[in-house]
Amino acid sequence: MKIYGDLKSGNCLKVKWVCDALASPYQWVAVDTMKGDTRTPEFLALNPAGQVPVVVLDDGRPLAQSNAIIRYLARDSDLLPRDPYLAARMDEWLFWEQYSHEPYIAVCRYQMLYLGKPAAARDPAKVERGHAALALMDRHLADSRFLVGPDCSLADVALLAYSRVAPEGGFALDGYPAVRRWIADAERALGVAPLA
Ligand SMILES: N[C@@H](CCC(=O)N[C@@H](CS)C(=O)NCC(=O)O)C(=O)O
Repeated sequence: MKIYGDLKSGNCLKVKWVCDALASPYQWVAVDTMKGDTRTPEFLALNPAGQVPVVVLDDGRPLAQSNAIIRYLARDSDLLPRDPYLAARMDEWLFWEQYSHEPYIAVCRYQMLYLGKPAAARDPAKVERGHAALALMDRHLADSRFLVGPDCSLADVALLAYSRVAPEGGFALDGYPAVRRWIADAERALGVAPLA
């Protein structure tokens, strides 16, 4: 399998982390989104949305959207709860991540890390929604080791991606002790090296 991705992108790291945790072999194809690599005809044939991550399965079929990819790759693993209700609770977090977390925290991080803008240039509405997302997670994680009960699941993979690097988007994690505790636990469970 090939993974087309950018190692600075949380969405792409989700896919790498799942493959590494499951010891699934892959070839990493580095894509530079800032240099137009996602706008070539070859890339658009894989994903018309022009975004990474994309995987190309061994039989040649492509698949995009980070959370769809990790759900497919982890389908027979303990990262996906076998109980249908718990799997649906996991899906709640996956959808929430894409609509209520990533658009604020990842986008602010993009502006600072990729575009070199100062924290003060961030859209205040995005900052407010990003903090609301972290606060919601902190309340939930105060009573729960992982996002869906006692075991690490894809919900933790998806939310770890941009929560651990939230400070790079100007979101200090000092006020979110349960999130900080959970980041360490999720990194350990997934075999992800903590940030220096
Ligand atoms: N919802 C998508 C978002 C993917 C996405 O935003 N990818 C960014 C990198 S993190 C990208 O490829 N940006 C380049 C572009 O949009 O041209 C997912 O979860 O995979």
